[in-house]
Amino acid sequence: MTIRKRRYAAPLEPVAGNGLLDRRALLGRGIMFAGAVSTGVGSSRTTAAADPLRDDPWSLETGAITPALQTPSRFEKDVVRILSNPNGEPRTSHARTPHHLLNGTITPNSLHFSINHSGIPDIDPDKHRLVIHGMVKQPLVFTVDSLARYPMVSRMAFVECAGNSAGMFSPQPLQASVQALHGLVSNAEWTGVPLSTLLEETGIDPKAIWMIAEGADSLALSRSLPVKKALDDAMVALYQNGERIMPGNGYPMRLVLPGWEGNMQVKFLRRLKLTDQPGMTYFETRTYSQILPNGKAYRFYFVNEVKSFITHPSFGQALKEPGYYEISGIAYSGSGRIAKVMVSADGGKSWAQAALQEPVQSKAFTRFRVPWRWDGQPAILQSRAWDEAGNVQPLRAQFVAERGEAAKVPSPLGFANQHYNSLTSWAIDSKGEIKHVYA
Ligand SMILES: Nc1nc2c(c(=O)[nH]1)N[C@H]1C(S)=C(S)[C@@H](COP(=O)(O)O)O[C@H]1N2
Ligand SMILES: [Mo]
Repeated sequence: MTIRKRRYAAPLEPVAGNGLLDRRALLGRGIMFAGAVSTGVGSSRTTAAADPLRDDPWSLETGAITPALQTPSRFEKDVVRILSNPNGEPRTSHARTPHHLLNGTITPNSLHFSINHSGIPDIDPDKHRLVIHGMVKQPLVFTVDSLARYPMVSRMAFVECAGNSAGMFSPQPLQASVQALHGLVSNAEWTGVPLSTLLEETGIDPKAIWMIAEGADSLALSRSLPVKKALDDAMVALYQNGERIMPGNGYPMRLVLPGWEGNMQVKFLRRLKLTDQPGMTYFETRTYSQILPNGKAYRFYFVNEVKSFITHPSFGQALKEPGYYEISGIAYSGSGRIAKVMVSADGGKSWAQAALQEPVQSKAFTRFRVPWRWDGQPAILQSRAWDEAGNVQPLRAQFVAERGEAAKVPSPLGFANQHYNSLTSWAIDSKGEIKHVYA
């Protein structure tokens, strides 16, 4: 049991370059970090004896009335989404999740990212209808209430826009936060009716191998979906993290297609038409068909491949002093569970295995963590994830060779920058400032 011995004898011994520590030091042994959190010099921590507790104003009077619907502390007012179209001009609007200000794996509903191509419709749930028709034995119409009477399931799933991380195709690293770069992915517990249950009831013509899903927003966003996925793990969701789906995320019902490109997960879902061929709709033929360096394009690109990025520390969060820090981030794969995440503090020369937050769920966020002692010298932090299907995040050189960079990709439409899943590197200088670099 050499591992055990080492864990007790020297838990804070580095296991990789630039001070990465053994993840096993995180296993309920926080006491070991007591002296390690700060170096003492210029420390932000003071001892209890030096600074006795005094009563602040809020400790001297009765607090506020408990509200019916609670919102975060006023001190958290900066924890908000970044908007791409705050004035509501007639074009797509994005709202990006502040990953650097969140922890764990669940994205609160108020901070779930959102993309709306023609605004958020104000849908009266009593008047909303979902129709399943086309090549079925028995077309059916569902109301929100009639759907809610079917047996429901809940599952964690991330939703990611294919255009998430598009800035990573830039030939020069953009100096932007993890929110600006990777904020178009979020993770929630979705509850609803398996699509397979509804299709069992309508019956399917064996020649129907596609269905076209359509939303009730004014542009009637529509995407084609293979029946195979519909019968696998697709869901018509009614709830998001326990409450009804947010208006911007598809109220009163949306398609959830775990692991697949966000754009296919049609919100405000009102129609599923079974067909024997894909609809070749606007979004699947134009916007979301990745153009490759050789000028060809992927025809259908459904799965969001294995990916990870470090959220803490990340761009914009300077380190105040040398000492102990936790490196943590998010990993996920559209092909199943995360199997392993490796973290480097020396730009990929050496790697330490990260601890994964349990339970590790399929096609959902997995939080990873590594203890780290920063010695005040320059460091480059990276994470790299593997999934249970054996896929690994490609290194940047390989990714760029296969998929191109923005300037080199022939993209008259300007929509070539989809499905980035290579690494993200944060460079820390001796002052503790963090920059985005390509390493
Ligand atoms: N009806 C409808 N469905 C839609 C959209 C839309 O604009 N209208 N946006 C799509 C896009 S591009 C993405 S990435 C996801 C985003 O889901 P979210 O807004 O719940 O995060 O919804 C998809 N479904
Ligand atoms: Mo998207």
